[in-house]
Amino acid sequence: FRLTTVEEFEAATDRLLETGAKVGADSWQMRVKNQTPHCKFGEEGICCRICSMGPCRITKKAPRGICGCDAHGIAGRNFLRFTAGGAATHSDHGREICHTLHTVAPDGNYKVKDAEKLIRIAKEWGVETEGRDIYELAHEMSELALMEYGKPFGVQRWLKRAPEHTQKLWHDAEIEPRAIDREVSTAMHMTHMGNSSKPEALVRQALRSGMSDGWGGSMCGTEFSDVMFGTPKPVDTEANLGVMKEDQVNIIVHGHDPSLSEMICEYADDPEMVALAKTMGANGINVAGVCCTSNEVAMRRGVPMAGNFLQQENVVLTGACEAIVVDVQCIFPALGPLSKCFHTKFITTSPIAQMPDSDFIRFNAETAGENAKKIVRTAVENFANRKQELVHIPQLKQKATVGYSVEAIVKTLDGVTNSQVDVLGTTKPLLECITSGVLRGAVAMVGCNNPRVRPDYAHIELMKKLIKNDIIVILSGCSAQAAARAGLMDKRAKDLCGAGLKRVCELADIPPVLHMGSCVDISRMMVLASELSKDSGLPISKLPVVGCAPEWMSEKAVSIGNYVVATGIDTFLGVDPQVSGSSEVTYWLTEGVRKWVEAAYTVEKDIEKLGDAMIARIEEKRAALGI
Ligand code: SF4
Ligand code: WCC
Ligand code: FE2
Repeated sequence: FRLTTVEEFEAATDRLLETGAKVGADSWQMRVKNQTPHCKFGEEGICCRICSMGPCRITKKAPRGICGCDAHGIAGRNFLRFTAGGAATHSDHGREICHTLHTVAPDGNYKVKDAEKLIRIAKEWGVETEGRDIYELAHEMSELALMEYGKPFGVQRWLKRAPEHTQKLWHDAEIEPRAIDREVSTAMHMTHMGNSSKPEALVRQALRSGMSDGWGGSMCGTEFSDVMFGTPKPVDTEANLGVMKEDQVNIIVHGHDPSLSEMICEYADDPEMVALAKTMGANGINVAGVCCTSNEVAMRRGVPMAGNFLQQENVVLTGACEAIVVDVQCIFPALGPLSKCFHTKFITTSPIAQMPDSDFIRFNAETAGENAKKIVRTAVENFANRKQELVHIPQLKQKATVGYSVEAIVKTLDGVTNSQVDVLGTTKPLLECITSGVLRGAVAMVGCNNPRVRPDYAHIELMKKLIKNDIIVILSGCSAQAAARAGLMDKRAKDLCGAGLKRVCELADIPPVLHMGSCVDISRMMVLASELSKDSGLPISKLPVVGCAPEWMSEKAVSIGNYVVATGIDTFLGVDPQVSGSSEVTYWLTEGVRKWVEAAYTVEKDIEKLGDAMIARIEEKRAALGI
C-alpha cells in the first residue's frame, strides 16, 4: 500500500488537458493565467461598490470613499456581505431539505429512514412523540424547522445543544442567531450604504450570521437529511477518477442536496434502466460523485467519489461522462461550454443554479421519481454518442472507508477502551485517549480547493503531518475527497501515523482521518465538540482541538469559519480572507473576537508553518490543562 501523490494527480490532469486541447476546450488552469495578477483592491477588500456614487477604491491619496467610508469600514462591510452570502447558501440548502421532509410519506418518493433520530430531535425540541404516527411527526418537525428561518421572536432551537458555557458566551456577546433569514437580512441592511462602518459591529454580525448557518440552517440540513436518508455509518468506497468505468454509462452527480442524488442512485439501479443501458451496449450504469453531493451519497451508500471541486472539469475531459447532473453550489459555469466539446450532457435541475449550455430538467421533491428517471434515461441514451477516440480514464483510485457521523464515531470508539460500561455511548473513550496523550488532539480539516494554493497539496501534506504527530483528523467537504483520493481513508494508512494514533486505528478499526460528510455536515463537528466539552467538563476552547481550511475559496467557507470560531475553536486558514487592507478588521478577526468567544483566526500561507502552528496550538492547550 502507498498513497497516491499529488504529482500523480497532476500528471493525470495534464493528460486530460491534452484531450481538452485537442477539442478546443478551455480549462480553469488557462483561465487562472488570464486572471493573474488579480486586482489588488479586491484582494485586500478595499474596493466598495455598494452605491452608485462609487465604485470607490482606497489608496494613500484617496483614504476615503465619496461617502467618507474608510478602508476599515469598506473591508468590514465586504467581509460581512461575504459571510451573509455563505450563510444564505447553506441555510437555503437546509430549507430545501426541510421542504423535502414535508413530502415524506410511507408510499412517497421520500420516506423516514431514521425514525429514532427524528424522535430524538423532536424530544429535544419539546414536541410530543408518544403514540404519534412517525410521518405525522415528520411533517410537524418540518414545519417547526421551517419556522426557524423566519420566526419573529427568540433564537435558534439548536443552540441548546451547546454546552452552557458556550451558550452564555453567545448570549453575552449578542451573537445568538435569531431567525436564520433575519441574520442574512440584518447583514445586508447593516452593509447598505450609510449604515455600519465600524469594524467591531460588522465582525460581530459576521459571527452571528455564520452562527445562523452552522447552528441553524446547516444543522437542519444535516439532521433532517439523516432522518430521510439514514445516519451515516462506516461504509467502504473508492475515490479518484479511476472509479469511472469505460464499459458503463457514467453518471456524475455534482452539487449538494442529497434529495436529487439519492433519487438518481435509486433509478440508476432500476432494472428497467439497467436493461436499457444493456441495449445501448453498456455493461451497466455507474454513478460517481463530485463535491459535496459525492460526500452525501458516499457516506450513506458507498457511492464512489470521482473527485473534488477542481476536478469537476476533469470528469468531462475523460470523454467517458454521459451526464454530469448538478443541483446547486460550486458548479463551474465552464461545464456548459466544456460539455459541448464532448458528448456529455450537462444537466441542471434547480431554479437556483441555471446555466447556459445546459439541459434543464427541473427537479422537484413532489415529482422526484419521474424527474430522476428522466435524467437517468437521458444519460443512458447518450452512451451511444460517446466518441471512443476521446475516451481516457486515468487509472488512479484508492480505497476509502467513510461514514463517520457523530453517532458512528461514538460507537466505533467504544472499542478502544477497556473501561466500564458507563462510558459507552459517550465521547469519554476519545477523551481518555486525548488526556492520556495517546492522541495529542484533533484537527477538523475542511473546505475547498483554490488555485491560489497547489490543489490538494495543502490538504494532503497537512494531514500527513498531523497524523504522524498523533493528531486525529476529522474531515468534510472537498478536503475529505482530497484525503480519499490520496489513500488516507484507507485503513492501511495507519502505518503513516505516530504510535499512539496507529494503536487507536487498530483497536477501533478506523482510518486515521475520518470522513464526517459534506460542508453542511460541519454542523456534525459542532455537535461533536459540544459533546466532548460536556463529557469532559471543559469549555470547548480549552480542548486540544483546532479547525483548518487550507485551500478555502467560497463565501460558504467564510460563513463556516465564523461559526467554528464562534463555537470556541481556533481556526487556521491557508488563504487570506480579503480584509488585509484594513488593520482593524484583521485585528478583530485574528485577536479581537477572542474576548467574546475564546477563539480566533490564524492566517498562514506557508503550509509547513501552518501545520507547525496548529501543532503548537494543540500542545499549548494541552500544557494549559496539565496533560
Ligand atoms: Fe463609495 Fe461610500 Fe458608495 Fe461605497 S458606499 S461606493 S465607499 S460612496
Ligand atoms: Ni464545500 Fe468548497 Fe467543496 Fe464547494 S463543496 S468547493 S464549498 S468544500
Ligand atoms: Fe459543499
